[in-house]
Amino acid sequence: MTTAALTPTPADKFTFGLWTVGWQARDPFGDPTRPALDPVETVHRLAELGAHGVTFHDDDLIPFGAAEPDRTKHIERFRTALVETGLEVPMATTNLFTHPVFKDGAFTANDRAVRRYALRKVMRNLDLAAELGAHTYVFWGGREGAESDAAKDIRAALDRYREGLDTLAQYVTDRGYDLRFAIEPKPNEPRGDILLPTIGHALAFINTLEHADLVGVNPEVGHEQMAGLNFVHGIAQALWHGKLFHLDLNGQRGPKFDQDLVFGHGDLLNAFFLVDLLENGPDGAPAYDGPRHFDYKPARTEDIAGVWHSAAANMRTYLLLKERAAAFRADPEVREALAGARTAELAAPTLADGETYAGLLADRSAFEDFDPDAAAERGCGYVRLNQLAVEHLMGAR
Ligand code: GLT
Ligand code: MN
Ligand code: MN
Repeated sequence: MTTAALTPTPADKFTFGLWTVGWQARDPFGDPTRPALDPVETVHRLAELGAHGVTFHDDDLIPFGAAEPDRTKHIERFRTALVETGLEVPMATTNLFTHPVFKDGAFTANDRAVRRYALRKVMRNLDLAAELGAHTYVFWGGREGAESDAAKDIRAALDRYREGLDTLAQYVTDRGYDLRFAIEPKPNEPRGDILLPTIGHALAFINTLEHADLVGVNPEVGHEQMAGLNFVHGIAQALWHGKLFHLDLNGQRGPKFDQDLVFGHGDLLNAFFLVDLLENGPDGAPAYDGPRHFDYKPARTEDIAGVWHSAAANMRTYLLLKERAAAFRADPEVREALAGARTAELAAPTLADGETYAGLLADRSAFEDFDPDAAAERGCGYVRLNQLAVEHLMGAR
């Protein structure tokens, strides 16, 4: 593969949160290992690395509680850096988890005053997101949950979650903002159990919203894998529902704490099939054309040089996987193996055009004359197919 193809450009739509490279590596057991990063420097460094955009929480850009004149200054410095570099802000979000006021949640805190405060905090940052040209607004409800089953009436909490999102969607609609919402599921951490823990829970919840059309999901690789789920299947279902509004790419090694590793540094084979799914849609065009957003944390062991190295690593890994997935799809042996595995046959409806169950009942070949033992004898050939994928991934083909 050529160096040019592995060099990220804005056309690749790679984006990073300010909080990712800016993570100072404070963890529950230890102090920060790195100094704070100025968002303006982050914008310049990301642009140099070939990123397309940057995303932020209100508090990443403007320290919590900053006075109005300071707030304006922070925004103006950031805006200038965006103009200087051409970096875009495709997504923004709200910090509803750091300040102790949110210790019992934001939209679902038992304390009604906290809920009203949370909605106002979001509305304020929605104005800024729209002003900076964002099209997606993420809702990660990290504190919406509980440690004790006695603490919260979950059905009432879901009522309040829905009320919050419906109110905010109405606000966005009335203001004429070109913004859609994306709910980010996570099973646990920081709460013992978080509401809307998986893609499936979020999709079911979205169906109940007044402005359901404005709301989709922002699934994160590690979050689904923390729940032991297959991220590729989750993303495919989100696409199938037309609800993949955004996504958070990173790496995770099995069901444990949220690792936020570099993309591909966890389950690499699943990452390969994820890139294949996103890039190689059924008609040859990408199945998803939104930002490829990295939500990772540079490991606590790294210095600042390591931070930028890890940022570049996310993009390079994605581009390598994209190239490997294209080679896999173009390989005649893979095509033959796919045909042998009858993967295309799944697209054929089970009933014939216009046929009803009556036709099925009348079709003796479907049952009376069908030989289940003969059908059961045929192998599926999926292991051969998987090995071909592994070999492409390893550069052996
Ligand atoms: C937080 C969380 C992420 C979310 C971010 C959006 S912040 O770091 O761990 O998964 O995407 O609020
Ligand atoms: Mn995470
Ligand atoms: Mn995330």
